[in-house]
Amino acid sequence: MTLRFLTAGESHGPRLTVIVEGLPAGIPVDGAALDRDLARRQGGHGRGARSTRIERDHAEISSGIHEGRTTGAPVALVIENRDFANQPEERPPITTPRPGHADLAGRWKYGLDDLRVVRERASARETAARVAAGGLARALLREFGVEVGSFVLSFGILSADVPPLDDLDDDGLLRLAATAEDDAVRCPDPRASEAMVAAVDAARRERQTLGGTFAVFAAGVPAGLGSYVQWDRKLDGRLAQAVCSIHAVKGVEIGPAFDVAARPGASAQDPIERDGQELRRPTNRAGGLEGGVTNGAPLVVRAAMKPLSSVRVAARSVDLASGEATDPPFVRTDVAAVPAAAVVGEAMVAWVLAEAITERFGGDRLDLMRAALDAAGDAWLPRGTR
Ligand code: EPS
Repeated sequence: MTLRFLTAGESHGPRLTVIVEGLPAGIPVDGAALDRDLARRQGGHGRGARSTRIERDHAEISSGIHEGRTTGAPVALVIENRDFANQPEERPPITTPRPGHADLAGRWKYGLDDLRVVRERASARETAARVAAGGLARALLREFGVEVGSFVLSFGILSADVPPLDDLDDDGLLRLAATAEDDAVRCPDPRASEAMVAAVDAARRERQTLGGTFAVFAAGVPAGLGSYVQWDRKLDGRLAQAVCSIHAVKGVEIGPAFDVAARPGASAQDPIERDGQELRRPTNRAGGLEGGVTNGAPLVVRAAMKPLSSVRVAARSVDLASGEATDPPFVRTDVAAVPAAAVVGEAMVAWVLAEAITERFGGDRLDLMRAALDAAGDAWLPRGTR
Protein backbone atom coordinates (compact mmCIF):
# COMPACT_ATOMS: atom_id res chain seq x y z
CA MET A 1 0.00 0.00 0.00
CA THR A 2 1.45 3.35 -0.96
CA LEU A 3 -1.26 5.90 -0.35
CA ARG A 4 -4.23 5.83 1.98
CA PHE A 5 -6.84 8.08 3.49
CA LEU A 6 -9.36 7.68 6.27
CA THR A 7 -12.35 9.88 6.96
CA ALA A 8 -14.19 10.41 10.22
CA GLY A 9 -17.16 12.50 11.21
CA GLU A 10 -20.95 12.52 11.34
CA SER A 11 -23.22 14.47 9.00
CA HIS A 12 -24.52 16.77 11.75
CA GLY A 13 -21.54 16.44 14.08
CA PRO A 14 -19.09 19.28 14.58
CA ARG A 15 -16.72 18.45 11.73
CA LEU A 16 -15.39 15.98 9.19
CA THR A 17 -11.76 14.91 9.45
CA VAL A 18 -9.60 13.22 6.84
CA ILE A 19 -6.05 11.99 7.21
CA VAL A 20 -4.08 11.40 4.03
CA GLU A 21 -0.93 9.36 4.33
CA GLY A 22 1.74 8.32 1.85
CA LEU A 23 1.90 11.40 -0.35
CA PRO A 24 5.40 12.01 -1.65
CA ALA A 25 7.25 15.03 -0.34
CA GLY A 26 7.43 18.10 -2.53
CA ILE A 27 3.92 18.38 -4.00
CA PRO A 28 2.77 22.00 -4.13
CA VAL A 29 -0.60 22.25 -2.36
CA ASP A 30 -2.91 25.18 -2.95
CA GLY A 31 -5.58 25.41 -0.24
CA ALA A 32 -7.75 27.59 -2.48
CA ALA A 33 -7.81 24.81 -5.10
CA LEU A 34 -9.03 22.32 -2.48
CA ASP A 35 -11.79 24.74 -1.50
CA ARG A 36 -12.77 25.27 -5.13
CA ASP A 37 -13.39 21.54 -5.48
CA LEU A 38 -15.36 21.53 -2.22
CA ALA A 39 -17.54 24.34 -3.60
CA ARG A 40 -18.02 22.46 -6.89
CA ARG A 41 -19.28 19.46 -4.91
CA GLN A 42 -21.77 21.61 -3.01
CA GLY A 43 -23.38 22.92 -6.19
CA GLY A 44 -25.70 21.65 -8.91
CA HIS A 45 -29.40 22.32 -9.35
CA GLY A 46 -31.33 20.00 -7.08
CA ARG A 47 -29.22 20.40 -3.98
CA GLY A 48 -31.15 21.28 -0.84
CA ALA A 49 -30.96 24.19 1.57
CA ARG A 50 -28.21 22.71 3.68
CA SER A 51 -25.70 22.35 0.90
CA THR A 52 -26.50 25.63 -0.82
CA ARG A 53 -27.28 27.91 2.11
CA ILE A 54 -25.90 26.51 5.35
CA GLU A 55 -22.57 24.84 4.63
CA ARG A 56 -19.60 26.72 3.18
CA ASP A 57 -17.00 23.98 3.01
CA HIS A 58 -13.42 24.89 3.69
CA ALA A 59 -10.57 22.45 4.29
CA GLU A 60 -8.43 23.49 7.21
CA ILE A 61 -4.97 21.92 6.79
CA SER A 62 -3.34 21.20 10.13
CA SER A 63 -0.31 19.05 9.31
CA GLY A 64 1.95 17.61 6.66
CA ILE A 65 2.51 20.80 4.63
CA HIS A 66 5.55 23.05 4.98
CA GLU A 67 6.00 26.21 2.93
CA GLY A 68 3.17 25.14 0.64
CA ARG A 69 4.52 21.66 -0.14
CA THR A 70 3.89 18.19 1.23
CA THR A 71 6.58 16.94 3.60
CA GLY A 72 5.89 13.19 3.49
CA ALA A 73 4.10 13.38 6.85
CA PRO A 74 0.36 12.66 7.10
CA VAL A 75 -1.83 15.56 5.99
CA ALA A 76 -4.80 16.17 8.29
CA LEU A 77 -7.73 18.15 6.93
CA VAL A 78 -10.79 19.32 8.82
CA ILE A 79 -14.07 20.58 7.35
CA GLU A 80 -16.52 22.25 9.70
CA ASN A 81 -20.20 21.27 9.63
CA ARG A 82 -21.89 24.63 10.06
CA ASP A 83 -25.23 22.87 10.51
CA PHE A 84 -23.92 21.46 13.80
CA ALA A 85 -24.77 24.79 15.43
CA ASN A 86 -28.42 24.32 14.39
CA GLN A 87 -28.88 20.91 16.03
CA PRO A 88 -31.27 20.68 18.99
CA GLU A 89 -29.86 19.29 22.26
CA GLU A 90 -32.35 16.44 22.31
CA ARG A 91 -33.14 14.53 19.16
CA PRO A 92 -35.80 11.82 19.45
CA PRO A 93 -34.67 8.39 18.26
CA ILE A 94 -35.64 7.28 14.76
CA THR A 95 -37.03 3.73 14.74
CA THR A 96 -38.48 3.45 11.22
CA PRO A 97 -35.81 2.58 8.64
CA ARG A 98 -35.92 4.44 5.32
CA PRO A 99 -35.87 2.05 2.34
CA GLY A 100 -32.76 2.49 0.20
CA HIS A 101 -30.67 3.97 3.02
CA ALA A 102 -28.25 2.20 5.35
CA ASP A 103 -30.71 2.50 8.27
CA LEU A 104 -31.75 -1.15 8.51
CA ALA A 105 -28.26 -2.38 7.70
CA GLY A 106 -26.89 -0.32 10.59
CA ARG A 107 -29.31 -1.89 13.03
CA TRP A 108 -28.32 -5.37 11.91
CA LYS A 109 -24.63 -4.70 11.76
CA TYR A 110 -23.98 -2.56 14.84
CA GLY A 111 -27.10 -3.18 16.90
CA LEU A 112 -28.05 0.49 16.75
CA ASP A 113 -31.70 0.94 17.74
CA ASP A 114 -31.67 4.67 17.08
CA LEU A 115 -31.38 4.73 13.31
CA ARG A 116 -30.36 8.38 13.44
CA VAL A 117 -26.94 7.18 14.59
CA VAL A 118 -26.63 5.07 11.43
CA ARG A 119 -27.77 7.89 9.21
CA GLU A 120 -25.25 10.28 10.69
CA ARG A 121 -22.28 8.27 9.48
CA ALA A 122 -23.81 6.75 6.35
CA SER A 123 -24.74 10.21 5.00
CA ALA A 124 -23.18 11.45 1.79
CA ARG A 125 -21.94 14.46 3.70
CA GLU A 126 -18.83 12.27 4.13
CA THR A 127 -17.99 12.84 0.49
CA ALA A 128 -16.82 16.37 1.34
CA ALA A 129 -13.88 14.74 3.12
CA ARG A 130 -13.21 12.55 0.08
CA VAL A 131 -13.12 15.58 -2.18
CA ALA A 132 -10.57 17.22 0.13
CA ALA A 133 -8.39 14.08 -0.02
CA GLY A 134 -8.94 13.90 -3.77
CA GLY A 135 -7.69 17.48 -4.05
CA LEU A 136 -4.32 16.35 -2.73
CA ALA A 137 -4.27 13.46 -5.19
CA ARG A 138 -5.06 15.93 -7.95
CA ALA A 139 -2.16 18.13 -6.87
CA LEU A 140 0.16 15.14 -7.34
CA LEU A 141 -1.38 14.21 -10.69
CA ARG A 142 -0.98 17.75 -11.96
CA GLU A 143 2.77 17.38 -11.52
CA PHE A 144 2.59 14.56 -14.06
CA GLY A 145 0.36 16.45 -16.48
CA VAL A 146 -2.75 14.44 -15.59
CA GLU A 147 -6.09 16.28 -15.37
CA VAL A 148 -9.25 14.69 -14.04
CA GLY A 149 -12.65 16.04 -15.07
CA SER A 150 -16.30 15.05 -15.20
CA PHE A 151 -19.68 15.87 -16.63
CA VAL A 152 -23.25 14.72 -16.23
CA LEU A 153 -24.62 12.49 -19.00
CA SER A 154 -28.20 11.93 -17.90
CA PHE A 155 -30.76 12.95 -15.33
CA GLY A 156 -33.72 10.61 -14.96
CA ILE A 157 -34.79 9.73 -18.51
CA LEU A 158 -33.12 12.81 -20.05
CA SER A 159 -29.77 12.29 -21.79
CA ALA A 160 -27.16 14.76 -22.99
CA ASP A 161 -26.46 14.77 -26.70
CA VAL A 162 -22.67 14.37 -26.72
CA PRO A 163 -20.33 12.63 -29.16
CA PRO A 164 -19.52 9.00 -28.28
CA LEU A 165 -16.87 9.26 -25.57
CA ASP A 166 -14.79 6.51 -27.20
CA ASP A 167 -14.24 8.84 -30.18
CA LEU A 168 -12.80 11.63 -28.03
CA ASP A 169 -9.17 12.32 -27.20
CA ASP A 170 -7.90 14.22 -24.15
CA ASP A 171 -8.73 17.60 -25.68
CA GLY A 172 -12.24 16.57 -26.68
CA LEU A 173 -13.01 15.36 -23.17
CA LEU A 174 -11.47 18.44 -21.55
CA ARG A 175 -13.60 20.64 -23.82
CA LEU A 176 -16.79 18.86 -22.76
CA ALA A 177 -15.84 19.23 -19.09
CA ALA A 178 -15.11 22.94 -19.59
CA THR A 179 -18.56 23.43 -21.13
CA ALA A 180 -20.16 21.56 -18.22
CA GLU A 181 -18.25 23.46 -15.58
CA ASP A 182 -20.55 26.47 -15.41
CA ASP A 183 -23.73 24.61 -16.22
CA ALA A 184 -26.49 24.36 -13.62
CA VAL A 185 -26.38 20.54 -13.67
CA ARG A 186 -22.78 20.11 -14.93
CA CYS A 187 -24.12 18.91 -18.30
CA PRO A 188 -22.17 19.76 -21.48
CA ASP A 189 -25.35 19.90 -23.64
CA PRO A 190 -27.20 23.19 -22.92
CA ARG A 191 -30.51 21.97 -24.39
CA ALA A 192 -30.53 18.84 -22.31
CA SER A 193 -29.45 20.86 -19.30
CA GLU A 194 -32.50 23.10 -19.58
CA ALA A 195 -34.76 20.05 -19.62
CA MET A 196 -32.86 18.53 -16.70
CA VAL A 197 -33.32 21.66 -14.60
CA ALA A 198 -37.06 21.56 -15.37
CA ALA A 199 -37.15 17.86 -14.46
CA VAL A 200 -35.52 18.59 -11.10
CA ASP A 201 -38.08 21.34 -10.44
CA ALA A 202 -40.92 18.98 -11.36
CA ALA A 203 -39.48 16.27 -9.11
CA ARG A 204 -39.30 18.75 -6.25
CA ARG A 205 -42.96 19.70 -6.78
CA GLU A 206 -43.92 16.04 -6.87
CA ARG A 207 -41.90 15.43 -3.70
CA GLN A 208 -39.70 13.00 -5.63
CA THR A 209 -35.98 12.60 -6.24
CA LEU A 210 -33.95 11.96 -9.40
CA GLY A 211 -30.87 9.91 -10.26
CA GLY A 212 -28.70 9.89 -13.35
CA THR A 213 -25.37 9.05 -14.87
CA PHE A 214 -22.07 10.88 -15.13
CA ALA A 215 -18.67 10.43 -16.73
CA VAL A 216 -15.32 10.93 -15.05
CA PHE A 217 -12.20 10.98 -17.20
CA ALA A 218 -8.49 11.48 -16.79
CA ALA A 219 -6.47 13.14 -19.54
CA GLY A 220 -2.70 12.91 -19.98
CA VAL A 221 -2.47 9.55 -18.21
CA PRO A 222 0.93 7.85 -18.62
CA ALA A 223 0.80 4.35 -20.13
CA GLY A 224 1.70 1.45 -17.87
CA LEU A 225 -0.15 2.27 -14.61
CA GLY A 226 -1.79 -0.67 -12.85
CA SER A 227 -1.11 -4.31 -13.55
CA TYR A 228 -2.59 -7.36 -15.25
CA VAL A 229 -0.96 -9.94 -12.96
CA GLN A 230 -3.29 -10.06 -9.97
CA TRP A 231 -6.97 -9.23 -9.39
CA ASP A 232 -6.38 -6.58 -6.77
CA ARG A 233 -3.75 -4.78 -8.83
CA LYS A 234 -5.91 -4.38 -11.94
CA LEU A 235 -6.67 -0.71 -12.28
CA ASP A 236 -10.11 -1.19 -13.86
CA GLY A 237 -11.24 -3.16 -10.80
CA ARG A 238 -9.76 -0.60 -8.44
CA LEU A 239 -11.47 2.25 -10.24
CA ALA A 240 -14.79 0.42 -10.21
CA GLN A 241 -14.51 -0.14 -6.47
CA ALA A 242 -13.59 3.46 -5.77
CA VAL A 243 -16.38 4.95 -7.86
CA CYS A 244 -19.00 2.40 -6.75
CA SER A 245 -18.22 3.30 -3.13
CA ILE A 246 -19.75 6.74 -3.67
CA HIS A 247 -23.12 7.03 -1.94
CA ALA A 248 -26.05 6.07 -4.19
CA VAL A 249 -23.77 4.90 -7.03
CA LYS A 250 -24.93 1.43 -8.02
CA GLY A 251 -23.15 0.89 -11.32
CA VAL A 252 -19.79 1.65 -12.91
CA GLU A 253 -18.67 1.20 -16.50
CA ILE A 254 -15.17 1.44 -18.01
CA GLY A 255 -15.38 2.97 -21.50
CA PRO A 256 -18.57 2.06 -23.40
CA ALA A 257 -18.57 -1.42 -21.80
CA PHE A 258 -22.28 -2.20 -21.99
CA ASP A 259 -22.48 -1.02 -25.59
CA VAL A 260 -19.31 -2.91 -26.56
CA ALA A 261 -20.77 -6.09 -25.09
CA ALA A 262 -23.33 -6.08 -27.89
CA ARG A 263 -20.80 -5.75 -30.74
CA PRO A 264 -18.84 -8.41 -32.62
CA GLY A 265 -15.24 -8.64 -31.43
CA ALA A 266 -13.62 -6.89 -34.38
CA SER A 267 -15.54 -3.68 -33.75
CA ALA A 268 -15.11 -3.84 -30.00
CA GLN A 269 -11.36 -3.07 -29.90
CA ASP A 270 -9.05 -0.18 -30.60
CA PRO A 271 -6.72 -0.98 -33.51
CA ILE A 272 -3.00 -0.29 -32.97
CA GLU A 273 -1.69 1.93 -35.75
CA ARG A 274 1.80 3.16 -36.48
CA ASP A 275 2.20 6.90 -36.75
CA GLY A 276 5.85 7.67 -37.56
CA GLN A 277 7.84 6.54 -34.56
CA GLU A 278 4.74 6.45 -32.37
CA LEU A 279 1.65 4.34 -31.98
CA ARG A 280 -1.84 5.71 -32.12
CA ARG A 281 -5.26 4.32 -31.27
CA PRO A 282 -7.99 5.76 -33.47
CA THR A 283 -10.71 4.88 -30.93
CA ASN A 284 -10.93 4.40 -27.17
CA ARG A 285 -13.41 1.58 -26.71
CA ALA A 286 -11.23 0.19 -23.94
CA GLY A 287 -11.77 3.34 -21.88
CA GLY A 288 -8.01 3.78 -21.49
CA LEU A 289 -7.30 0.39 -19.94
CA GLU A 290 -6.13 -2.88 -21.44
CA GLY A 291 -5.41 -5.80 -19.11
CA GLY A 292 -6.03 -3.53 -16.13
CA VAL A 293 -3.16 -1.27 -17.25
CA THR A 294 -3.45 2.27 -18.65
CA ASN A 295 -2.74 2.38 -22.37
CA GLY A 296 -2.11 6.09 -22.84
CA ALA A 297 -5.64 6.84 -24.05
CA PRO A 298 -7.91 8.89 -21.81
CA LEU A 299 -9.33 6.98 -18.88
CA VAL A 300 -13.12 7.06 -19.10
CA VAL A 301 -15.38 5.82 -16.30
CA ARG A 302 -19.13 6.17 -16.21
CA ALA A 303 -21.33 5.72 -13.18
CA ALA A 304 -25.03 5.30 -12.47
CA MET A 305 -26.47 6.99 -9.42
CA LYS A 306 -29.83 5.86 -8.14
CA PRO A 307 -32.39 8.52 -7.20
CA LEU A 308 -31.79 9.69 -3.63
CA SER A 309 -33.69 7.46 -1.25
CA SER A 310 -35.16 10.23 0.93
CA VAL A 311 -38.46 10.81 -0.87
CA ARG A 312 -41.31 12.82 0.56
CA VAL A 313 -44.02 10.57 -0.83
CA ALA A 314 -45.16 7.36 0.83
CA ALA A 315 -42.18 5.05 1.30
CA ARG A 316 -43.49 2.00 3.06
CA SER A 317 -41.59 0.66 6.00
CA VAL A 318 -42.05 -0.78 9.49
CA ASP A 319 -41.58 0.98 12.82
CA LEU A 320 -39.17 -1.38 14.55
CA ALA A 321 -40.24 -0.08 17.99
CA SER A 322 -43.93 -0.98 17.53
CA GLY A 323 -43.78 -3.50 14.68
CA GLU A 324 -46.46 -1.46 12.85
CA ALA A 325 -46.37 -0.72 9.11
CA THR A 326 -45.68 2.97 8.61
CA ASP A 327 -43.88 5.54 6.47
CA PRO A 328 -40.47 6.67 7.66
CA PRO A 329 -40.30 10.27 8.90
CA PHE A 330 -39.30 12.64 6.16
CA VAL A 331 -35.92 14.22 6.68
CA ARG A 332 -34.76 17.26 4.74
CA THR A 333 -32.77 16.27 1.68
CA ASP A 334 -31.60 17.11 -1.82
CA VAL A 335 -33.83 16.41 -4.84
CA ALA A 336 -30.85 15.33 -6.94
CA ALA A 337 -27.12 15.19 -6.41
CA VAL A 338 -25.79 13.78 -9.68
CA PRO A 339 -23.59 16.85 -10.37
CA ALA A 340 -22.13 16.58 -6.86
CA ALA A 341 -21.52 12.85 -7.32
CA ALA A 342 -19.60 13.63 -10.51
CA VAL A 343 -17.24 15.86 -8.53
CA VAL A 344 -16.85 13.13 -5.91
CA GLY A 345 -16.17 10.73 -8.80
CA GLU A 346 -13.31 12.96 -9.90
CA ALA A 347 -11.85 12.76 -6.39
CA MET A 348 -12.07 8.96 -6.32
CA VAL A 349 -10.57 8.52 -9.79
CA ALA A 350 -7.82 11.01 -8.93
CA TRP A 351 -7.13 9.04 -5.78
CA VAL A 352 -6.78 5.69 -7.56
CA LEU A 353 -4.56 7.23 -10.23
CA ALA A 354 -2.37 8.90 -7.60
CA GLU A 355 -1.98 5.51 -5.93
CA ALA A 356 -1.05 3.91 -9.24
CA ILE A 357 1.45 6.65 -10.07
CA THR A 358 3.17 6.36 -6.69
CA GLU A 359 3.30 2.58 -7.09
CA ARG A 360 4.95 2.86 -10.47
CA PHE A 361 7.32 5.76 -9.92
CA GLY A 362 8.03 5.54 -6.18
CA GLY A 363 6.18 7.37 -3.46
CA ASP A 364 8.72 9.25 -1.32
CA ARG A 365 9.86 12.26 -3.33
CA LEU A 366 8.34 14.10 -6.23
CA ASP A 367 11.75 14.78 -7.83
CA LEU A 368 12.67 11.08 -7.82
CA MET A 369 9.24 10.17 -9.18
CA ARG A 370 9.74 12.56 -12.08
CA ALA A 371 13.15 11.06 -12.81
CA ALA A 372 11.59 7.58 -12.74
CA LEU A 373 8.91 8.71 -15.19
CA ASP A 374 11.57 10.06 -17.55
CA ALA A 375 13.49 6.79 -17.29
CA ALA A 376 10.44 4.68 -18.07
CA GLY A 377 10.73 5.21 -21.82
CA ASP A 378 9.83 2.66 -24.45
CA ALA A 379 10.45 2.59 -28.17
CA TRP A 380 6.73 2.26 -28.78
CA LEU A 381 4.94 4.52 -26.38
CA PRO A 382 1.49 5.72 -27.38
CA ARG A 383 1.28 9.03 -29.16
CA GLY A 384 1.65 12.04 -26.89
CA THR A 385 2.85 10.10 -23.84
CA ARG A 386 6.56 10.29 -24.52
C1 EPS B 1 -27.70 13.85 3.13
C2 EPS B 1 -28.81 14.61 3.40
C3 EPS B 1 -28.78 16.09 3.29
C4 EPS B 1 -27.73 16.50 2.30
C5 EPS B 1 -26.43 15.90 2.77
C6 EPS B 1 -26.46 14.42 2.60
O1 EPS B 1 -28.40 16.67 4.51
P1 EPS B 1 -29.49 17.18 5.52
O2 EPS B 1 -30.28 15.97 5.89
O3 EPS B 1 -28.73 17.75 6.68
O4 EPS B 1 -30.30 18.21 4.79
O5 EPS B 1 -27.68 17.89 2.17
O6 EPS B 1 -25.38 16.37 1.99
C7 EPS B 1 -24.62 17.37 2.47
C8 EPS B 1 -24.91 18.15 3.50
C9 EPS B 1 -23.40 17.52 1.71
O7 EPS B 1 -22.60 18.41 2.03
O8 EPS B 1 -23.24 16.77 0.75
C10 EPS B 1 -27.72 12.41 3.32
O9 EPS B 1 -28.62 11.90 4.00
O10 EPS B 1 -26.86 11.70 2.77
